[in-house]
Amino acid sequence: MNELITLRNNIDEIDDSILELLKKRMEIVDLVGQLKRQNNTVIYHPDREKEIIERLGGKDLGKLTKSAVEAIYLEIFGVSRNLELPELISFLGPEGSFTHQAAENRFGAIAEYISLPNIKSIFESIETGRAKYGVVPIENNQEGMVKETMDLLNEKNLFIIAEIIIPVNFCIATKVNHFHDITKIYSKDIAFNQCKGFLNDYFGSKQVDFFSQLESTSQAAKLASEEVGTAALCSHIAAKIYNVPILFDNIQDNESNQTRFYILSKVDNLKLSIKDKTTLAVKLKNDDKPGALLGLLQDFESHGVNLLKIESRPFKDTKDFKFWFFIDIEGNILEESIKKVVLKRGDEIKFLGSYMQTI
Ligand code: PRE
Repeated sequence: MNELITLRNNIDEIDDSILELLKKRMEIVDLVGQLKRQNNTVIYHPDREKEIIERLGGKDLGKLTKSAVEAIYLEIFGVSRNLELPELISFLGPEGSFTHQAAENRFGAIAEYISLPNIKSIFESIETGRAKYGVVPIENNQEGMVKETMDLLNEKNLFIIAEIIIPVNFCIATKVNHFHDITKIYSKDIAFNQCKGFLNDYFGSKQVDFFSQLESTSQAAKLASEEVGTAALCSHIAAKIYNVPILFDNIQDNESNQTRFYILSKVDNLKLSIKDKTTLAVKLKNDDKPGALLGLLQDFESHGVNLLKIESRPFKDTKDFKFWFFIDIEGNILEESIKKVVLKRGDEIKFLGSYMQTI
């Protein structure tokens, strides 16, 4: 027992030192905030945050891992940004959705969030200045692209300033201690579909009404917190929000299931980083002639620009079956090669953002 007291005393001393250092850090952050507010420049700099994490992650970390350092520092950055200027972040709800998880992973638990019901309302919240940044899904590596996000980016005048990739992990959250005692599992259709293997192994003998389908996995977590004996098949964040313990974790069939999200802003926040990506919406002018798309691809090729993705989307306001392209290329619009192609193509290209690649 004495040994535990001594160890805890050591921890207390270290915590005092950490606190003193954090106070010092915040003094400096406050000065940075004053400078930024004077010059009217953006508070959030994902490139700088990444640089700090990379620098620290490259050091001898002892018992820490790089992802532990990252988690700690993302919270520190959240506190810093809140001190510099509290900014509201909108995300595709409901609370406890994977978009909420992506937003919290990037902006930290302390940031102020607003959950909105659809992707369009996220765009509008930023346009009207109600939110400074918005988080929307853009792609799931099993299901493909989110069409509504691509179309709204083409329609509206917002910029992508960062991307976040998170694994789609499902868990069984319940207040029950043993899985034999679970009387019902709540969840959403997609979640049930993506965890078929686990559900079959553990609950294969149950009647169909044992699995109850709801609008969202957050609603499932809420019910599991209220109704004795029930469980939710949901995200970690939903279990956390509704205070329901996790009984089984990472139960999805496919381990490589990942979703990509965009952080949107009214300003383009341009900055070169180690490895950037640029997203464009392209409407080809001579698309009734052979080789229109080839011409664009050749422009990229002759300027040494690598194409990462190309998706076609229909123009919805015309009766014919014309389409435009949603394109990702490697590099930043600040680089000469990309600037040249964009200038050459004029109003055929709409710039949607240059941001750090997360792969
Ligand atoms: C800081 C905070 C927010 C930014 O997103 C990046 C870094 C930090 O805490 O280190 C400081 C800061 O505002 C800055 O360096 O620009």
